[in-house]
This record gives sequence, C-alpha cells and structure tokens, in this order.
Amino acid sequence: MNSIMMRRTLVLAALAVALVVSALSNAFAQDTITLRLSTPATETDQRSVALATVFGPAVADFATYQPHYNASLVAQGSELEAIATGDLEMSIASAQELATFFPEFSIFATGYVHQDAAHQVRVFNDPLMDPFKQTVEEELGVKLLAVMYLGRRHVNLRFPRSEKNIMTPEDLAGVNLRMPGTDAWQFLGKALGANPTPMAFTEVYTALQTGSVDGQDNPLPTVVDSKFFEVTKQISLTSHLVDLNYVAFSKAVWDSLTPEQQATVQKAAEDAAEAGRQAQLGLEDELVAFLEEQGLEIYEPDLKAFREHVQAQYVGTEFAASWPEGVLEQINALGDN
Ligand code: KDO
Repeated sequence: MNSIMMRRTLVLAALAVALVVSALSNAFAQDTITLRLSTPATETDQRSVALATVFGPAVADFATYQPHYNASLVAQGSELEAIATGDLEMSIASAQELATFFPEFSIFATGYVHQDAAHQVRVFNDPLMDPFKQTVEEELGVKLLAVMYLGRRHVNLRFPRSEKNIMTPEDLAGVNLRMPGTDAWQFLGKALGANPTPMAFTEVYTALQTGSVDGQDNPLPTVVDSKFFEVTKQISLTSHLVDLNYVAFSKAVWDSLTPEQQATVQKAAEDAAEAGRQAQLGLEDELVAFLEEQGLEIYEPDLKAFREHVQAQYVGTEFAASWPEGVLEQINALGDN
C-alpha cells in the first residue's frame, strides 16, 4: 500500500474512532433529567421515604429525583395539572384527584370497595385497569406507574368517646369532619353520615387544634406521622376506605427515555411502592398500641352498619353512573371475600 493510501486509511480510522468516542461521550453526557415530585405528604411519610430511598437511587444513572414535601412546590390536588403542563414530573396521585378529570376513577375512591393492600395490587395489575391508565396517558399526559398503599382510613375525632361515641353512621350526624377537597372525598364524608368540610392536608393539624373541625379521617400511620394524635381523643376504626395513591409520572418525560431507562423507571416505581406498602402495613399493625399509650380511645364500630350505609349512598349517584359496565363486579371478584 503506497504512502497516500496508508495516510487515507489512517485518517478514516481516526475519524471512525472519533465518531465512536463522540457517540459514547454524548451518551454519557446526556443531560441528566430532573424528576420533580410534589406531595402534600411529609418527608417521613412511608410513601415519601420509599420513593426517596428506593426510587431515587434506582434511576440515579440518568435522572435526579427531586422531592418536594408538604405541598411546598404544588398545592394538593393541583399536581396532575402541573404534570400535564410540564411544570412537574411526578406526584403521589389519588383516585379522587383523577376523578375530577375522569369521573370513572371514583370507583377506586368508593367506600368499602378495596378490601386490603393486596386487593389494590391485583386490581391495579388487572386488565380492567388498562382503559383507565390509557385515558390518563392520552388525555392528561400522565402515566400511572404503580399503586401505593396509603392505608385504612378511620374517623379520628377531637372528642372523647363519652362525648361522641361513633358506632353507626347516625352517630356522625352533625359532626364537622374534614375531608380532602375534591367531590369524591366530600361525597364519602357525607356517605359516612358526617358534615364534610373541604380542607388541604397541611391545614388539618391546626384545624383540629383550634376546633375549626371536629375531626378528620386518615390511616393510623398518617395520624402518627402528622401528629394528629396530639390534638384528637379517639379513633373509631371505620376502615371506610382502604386508601391508595398512584405513582404518577410525566408521559412526555417517559417518551423521552430509552426503553432501558423506561424499564428502570417502571421497576423503581414498583419496588418503591412495595417497600412503602410493607412499611405502612407494619405500622398499621403496631400503631393501635402506640396511640392508646398516647391516651386515645380506639375501638371498632358496627362495621356492617357502616359498610351497608356507605355503599347504599353510592347507588344511583353520578359517580356510580360513570363506572364502566361490569368493573365493580370485576373488582369484587378480585377480592378475597
Ligand atoms: C388527605 O388529604 O387526607 C390525604 O390523605 C388524601 C390522599 O389522597 C393524599 O393526598 C394524602 O392526603 C397525602 O399524600 C398526605 O398523606
């Protein structure tokens, strides 16, 4: 090979190496995306802890997980819209919030439908969920990655049992019960027999302390984590909603990821949801004793009376009318009993 050919071969080889190096450097230099999450939950809430300790590290190669707690970045109930407009990438969404956009989601926010955490997982992973997920992706630009366990919601009041003994829905007549702001929540408050007051989660402690509300409803882990037990006297274990959240993720960001990165994000969300679920379940088992030590009276009401009354309130409502044919039966079939 003469010197000219030799030189040409060397130049082409150098170009090929440069091309590979630049391609590799681009791949590594790909901007790390920032995943801002906004939640009204505290930093110590088990769902927050699970996302920070499981999800964040799992995606760290290509994304920076950036949580904002106590609704410090986006007001509670406005997160989904913020994701849709590109002002947020993640949230711990509720079926009640989704129901403000898509009424059919109220089926997952209906009292006494989900039976327990495992039932929630079976429902979320069942094909019945596909049209719900698809609608949210196509119309809101939000991907629901996993279902999180918030816990069994109970009625938690400022009064001792001697003043207000909550055994049946009739006992809640006239009780000013704080419920989250959306229609599905307010309806649940009424279905329980109470007078619901809409209020953001971050205002609940002060409202209980000052007496501007008579009570609130949240699972035991939340009652402890947000210290509601300091300003309340009793918990009637109504279990009126085995409550859930969804790990909500920006579809636009999802579509910008490689298939490998998408698989990593999906698994990280599922692993975080499972870690948070086990933590919440563990707390629910042990917190009755802790709360009784704090002086709260904790007791089981007439669950049959509550279940029958609450479920009867949904019959014939616009919520029930929005439920796709047969879905409630499919959800019930996925339950244990
Ligand atoms: C609440 O405002 O009572 C609620 O429990 C509603 C849930 O959907 C969820 O928003 C939750 O607050 C927050 O995650 C704080 O725990």
